[in-house]
Amino acid sequence: MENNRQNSTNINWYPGHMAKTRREIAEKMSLIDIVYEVIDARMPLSSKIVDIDSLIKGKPKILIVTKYDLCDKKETDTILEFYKKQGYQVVPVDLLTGKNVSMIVSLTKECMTEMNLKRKEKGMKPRSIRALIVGSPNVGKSTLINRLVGKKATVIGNRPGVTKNLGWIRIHRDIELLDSPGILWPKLENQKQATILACFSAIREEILDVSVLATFILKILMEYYPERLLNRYGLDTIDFSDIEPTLSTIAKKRGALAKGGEFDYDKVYQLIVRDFKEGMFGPITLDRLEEREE
Ligand SMILES: Nc1nc2c(ncn2[C@@H]2O[C@H](COP(=O)(O)OP(=O)(O)O)[C@@H](O)[C@H]2O)c(=O)[nH]1
Ligand SMILES: [Mg+2]
Repeated sequence: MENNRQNSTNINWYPGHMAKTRREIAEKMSLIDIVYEVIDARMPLSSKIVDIDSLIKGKPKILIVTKYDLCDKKETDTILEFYKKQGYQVVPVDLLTGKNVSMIVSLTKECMTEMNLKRKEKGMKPRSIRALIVGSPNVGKSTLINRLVGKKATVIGNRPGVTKNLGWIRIHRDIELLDSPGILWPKLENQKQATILACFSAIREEILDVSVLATFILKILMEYYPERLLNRYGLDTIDFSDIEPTLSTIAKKRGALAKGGEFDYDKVYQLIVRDFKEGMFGPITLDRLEEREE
């Protein structure tokens, strides 16, 4: 996909297999009663699959917000309130500790009760409820499966009459989960959203130059969290038209200066990106509701 390497104006990055995964998810929907839609708390707008409803066709869904431990709760909560007002059932989780995961189970059981009432009205027997996890790359889908599965899981295997080779796992007495999540790519609306996704490894970061990514990180930190730049790098202003003094300050502060006071631009850029990905700037949220509503 070399031709997808992007410049500052081209964000039409679209993995070739995306149409195929969309089709596969659409096909599975007839077997699914509830969708667990996963987004990343540090980018609750950018990581959301905006057109998911066209795919899941009115099925009940729960919006699961992973990495809540890593986000700026004030900013993220504002966005989660916005989703709740739209009618979403929202569950923020920390998948490293498992905090709040049980809420997913109780909401699913409520949904199952409703489902089985409807079945009863039609003269059908009650049955287990079946769930599918859907979300962007790297938001925590696999970790969520492991959390939900825990030790109590049993592999159910294929259902008679279902030709497709699907694996179901029982995550609760009455809840079955499809063992492989649906991976979807968020629609890229603008350069900023694409860059935010790259910052959190939700789209291939190679499509952006490390200098572009690192400069974006400096810019957004200066705008939203200037005190963190001061703390970590000793920076109180940045002249983006002449970045060299800034890079030099960072290199010095982080011990990346070579003998003679020289430094390698690319190494400093990489260091910034690595610091960011390792959470060195503290809890962070890069989406802002105001920008979306503009
Ligand atoms: N701190 C923290 N890390 C998480 C959380 N959920 C997932 N991760 C980490 O995020 C990374 C990607 O998770 P993974 O489940 O592989 O994402 P997937 O690509 O959607 O399947 C892994 O390093 C996880 O440990 C969370 O709630 N908190
Ligand atoms: Mg995974």
